[in-house]
Amino acid sequence: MVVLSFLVVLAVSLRSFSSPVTSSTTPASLTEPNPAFSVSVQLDGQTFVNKGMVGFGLIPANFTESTGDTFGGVGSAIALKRGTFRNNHDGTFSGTLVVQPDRGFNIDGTVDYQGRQHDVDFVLSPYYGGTNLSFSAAQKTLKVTYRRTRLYAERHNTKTTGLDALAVRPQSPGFPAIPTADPEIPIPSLNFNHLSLDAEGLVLMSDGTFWVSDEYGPYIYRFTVDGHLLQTIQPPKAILPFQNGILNFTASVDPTTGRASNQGFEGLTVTPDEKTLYALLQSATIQDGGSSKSTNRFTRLLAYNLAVPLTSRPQLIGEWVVPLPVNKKGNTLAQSEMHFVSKNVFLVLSRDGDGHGGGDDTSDYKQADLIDISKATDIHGTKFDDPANPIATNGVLAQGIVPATYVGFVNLINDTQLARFGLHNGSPADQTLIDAKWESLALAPVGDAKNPNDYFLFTAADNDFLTTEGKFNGQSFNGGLENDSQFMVYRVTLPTVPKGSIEQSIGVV
Ligand SMILES: *[C@@H]1O[C@H](CO)[C@@H](O)[C@H](O)[C@H]1NC(C)=O
Ligand SMILES: *[C@@H]1O[C@H](CO)[C@@H](O)[C@H](O)[C@H]1NC(C)=O
Ligand SMILES: *[C@@H]1O[C@H](CO)[C@@H](O)[C@H](O)[C@H]1NC(C)=O
Ligand SMILES: *[C@@H]1O[C@H](CO)[C@@H](O)[C@H](O)[C@H]1NC(C)=O
Ligand SMILES: CC(=O)N[C@H]1CO[C@H](CO)[C@@H](O)[C@@H]1O
Repeated sequence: MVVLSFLVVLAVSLRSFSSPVTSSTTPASLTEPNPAFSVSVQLDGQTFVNKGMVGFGLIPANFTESTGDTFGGVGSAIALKRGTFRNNHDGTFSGTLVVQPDRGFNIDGTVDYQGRQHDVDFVLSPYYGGTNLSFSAAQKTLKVTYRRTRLYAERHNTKTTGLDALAVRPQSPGFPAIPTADPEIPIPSLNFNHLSLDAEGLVLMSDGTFWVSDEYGPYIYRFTVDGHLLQTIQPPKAILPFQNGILNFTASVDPTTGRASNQGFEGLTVTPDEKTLYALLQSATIQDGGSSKSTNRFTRLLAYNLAVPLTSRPQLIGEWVVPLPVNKKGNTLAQSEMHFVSKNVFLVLSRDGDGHGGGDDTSDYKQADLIDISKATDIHGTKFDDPANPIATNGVLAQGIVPATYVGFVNLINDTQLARFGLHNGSPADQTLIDAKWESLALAPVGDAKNPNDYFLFTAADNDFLTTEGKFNGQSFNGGLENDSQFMVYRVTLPTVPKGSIEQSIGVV
């Protein structure tokens, strides 16, 4: 069951407005959240508060990055570049977001798009007012500026590709079987043995290396600071895609067991001490009901121990079942990202695919929700590692498995909040329509002594490279519409976060 308990918090600040030591010239109403916007939920006796939207920005759909390619959707993942987040103590905050697109413009089939990430500088001027801003004024609340691009490569400096993983590079000493593009795809090299990557999650480590989770494997790869493959994590057999017992990583057909096609590790996050890496599957595996939206809500969360030498493989140390929310029609709202909050507690972004660039203009659900695994059953190392033993046949959870607690939290399509930033949900499908595919989460401290557990929650959308003026590998393409890459920032209270842990995770002291 999805537990949704909303309660309006009427917490009125008790601070004195006549205090002679208050030197601020800005009206209090503009520097603090409006209590009327607060919506709170309970999780394990703790009150989490959504204080409303505070920032909006965009990168135009037709923007071209330094390689000459269309910038594209960045929302597949975002992360704060370590050490860049700053409170400017003038009401603004600045920093750099590392943003990661997925596999390029792929409406007419997959393309040879090299995996990459971009640095995007931002200046956040939180807007707390109740007046509806115009769409152009709203864009001043989060100014985003593209800086540079970092490309991904594997051994021998070979580029990764976005092409469908129709082939398998056999396992070799130190490497598992690798999803690769098919040699028969008509491109110059006949033996196109390039690693196929559909990047989704991104975790930046303090030593400069970074982890990327993908949809083909679904694998988790670690790259060096300059984008060279260092380590590969292959998931357990229950998640690997097998077609009648034969490993096949293609995204074009569903396997008979393992992750459904295009439903890989969308969620990736690490603990602030960098000892545990968590990966969350977008929706259920095929054997767990993954072949239909009406049965695929029981997905799996994995934990890996990273506290091992670089030469050995991170070990799977935990696995739990996460019950995704379900819409009115009984269809699963798959998740697109997760973020560590505190021990056993995570944010999970679940949503439909409607909105700008989506199937329908009206979205019913896009939320950054909360999960708690403290009471959930750890199934790793049990019979459920074998695809022959589903955790949820036809979507009915097996007896004896306690899933994670799932609580609705930040509604990203709240009409009141969208209107404050000149945005809307539902028709007309113009530039102010909220994007369909929000797929990323990042947290940064507000630094408010009165509200020490307040954080900015950043999210960005994947626009699927939808522009009428697209550029890729020196060629033009027309995606049929202009869908900007939108960014939003919310302010939230996360009471369980230990003091200094978010600061530690983004390298800010
Ligand atoms: C939308 O947000 C407002 C606060 O801005 C809140 O009062 C309202 O209940 C929210 N509506 C929904 C449907 O979440
Ligand atoms: C993008 O589109 C805008 C508005 O149509 C136009 O002014 C701008 O020149 C275009 N930019 C690029 C890089 O094509
Ligand atoms: C903001 O816009 C919404 C949606 O159009 C409208 O319902 C609301 O009354 C407006 N609020 C203000 C304060 O103008
Ligand atoms: C994987 O399946 C696809 C689609 O059925 C097929 O075209 C491809 O050849 C298969 N690859 C392997 C390695 O069996
Ligand atoms: C800015 C812009 O051109 N927006 C377009 C986005 O796509 C819709 C269709 O979904 C167009 O109607 C908008 O004009």
